[in-house]
Amino acid sequence: MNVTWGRAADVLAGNWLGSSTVPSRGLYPHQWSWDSAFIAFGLRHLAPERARRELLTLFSAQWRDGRVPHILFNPDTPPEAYFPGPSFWHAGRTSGLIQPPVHARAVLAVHEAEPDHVFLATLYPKLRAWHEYLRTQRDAGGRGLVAIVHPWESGMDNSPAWDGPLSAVTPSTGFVRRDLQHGAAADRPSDDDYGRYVRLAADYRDSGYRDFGDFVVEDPGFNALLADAELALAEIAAILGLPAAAAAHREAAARVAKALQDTLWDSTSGWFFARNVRTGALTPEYTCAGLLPLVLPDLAVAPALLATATGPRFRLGRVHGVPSYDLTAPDFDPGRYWRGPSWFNVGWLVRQGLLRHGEHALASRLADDLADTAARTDFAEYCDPLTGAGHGTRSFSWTAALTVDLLA
Ligand code: 9YW
Repeated sequence: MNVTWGRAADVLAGNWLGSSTVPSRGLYPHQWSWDSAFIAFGLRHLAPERARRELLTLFSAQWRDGRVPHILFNPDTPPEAYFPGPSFWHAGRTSGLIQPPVHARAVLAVHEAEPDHVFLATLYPKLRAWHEYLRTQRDAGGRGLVAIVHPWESGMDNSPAWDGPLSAVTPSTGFVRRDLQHGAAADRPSDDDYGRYVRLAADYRDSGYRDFGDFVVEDPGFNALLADAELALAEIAAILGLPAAAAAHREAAARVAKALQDTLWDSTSGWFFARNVRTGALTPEYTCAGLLPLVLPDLAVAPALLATATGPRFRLGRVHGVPSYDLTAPDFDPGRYWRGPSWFNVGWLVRQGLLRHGEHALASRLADDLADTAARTDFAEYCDPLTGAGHGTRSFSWTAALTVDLLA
């Protein structure tokens, strides 16, 4: 057995709690939504039963309105281990925010590794309700795109694209940052940003998790992953013998993909940008979320997008992973969270996109680099794109899981 594969399997075994996996024992001691989907992509090769359990546990926390909460709190973890914990959210064992919808792809992949129709039939209506919630309750701009109401919902917490929309938010004060006990302050979001995250989350909570507040953004990454998830759901419906439903999911995917290209693509820049729904303006920062539409097979602008990705701003194939932010931006920071470092889930998604567009050589160079960097950094949370040095926490679950998937 490959040594890296064995070490990655050990990380996942060490982070397994019995019915779900924590992203990291110290920093993130609960279950996170999109983490669980990425984790399932790896677990399916190691222990398909655990992969199914991971996703079933997450969906057991689905809300009646269809949303899948971004955190499911583990009752055995001391409340002071993570802020904001259950007493902040007032939502039982969950948070009230969401994360990108990568779950349908994960469910399909787990089924393909070890077919299980009961698993598929159990999750299909739940995935359907989840996508329905996104397409109907979150279309704040009326353009057929999902709006996120908090930077955490993008999965890319302190992305520079959120600086503009966040400037309208007054920071909260008077809370204790548990994250700084486990991570270097220079690698984490700033105190002011954190105060704005807390303010937005509290306002959303106080509206009963219904109202669009001061931060309302259409994110190209989130919407591209939804379109891809609808395509996965179409495949699931087809396997379950529901051809009319499969066609409806394909149509939903096409509508989101069209809205994405019509409204978030900027042909002059050759990139997808987020829209601040409150001002109507596109945010000017080039971030890795703008490359995620590459996962969509019918993407007319793929050649132009790839030209930008392989150019000086991202140097795809010539740096480690996919930088989270424009390498040429004056405030690019190779070590700070989503403001420069390469994250393994983004690299893995971009590799899928490259494969879908026939870019096999670039895809395999990226895959080799991701697996090497993961092994060399002890499965770091993120890495410096220029040196490959590890940053953030180690033994990070999705880094280990996606490495297993790349080696499988
Ligand atoms: C937080 C768990 C989460 C990820 C996010 C990442 C970070 C911080 O960690 O969020 O406290 O929620 O930005 O994508 O899901 O790994």
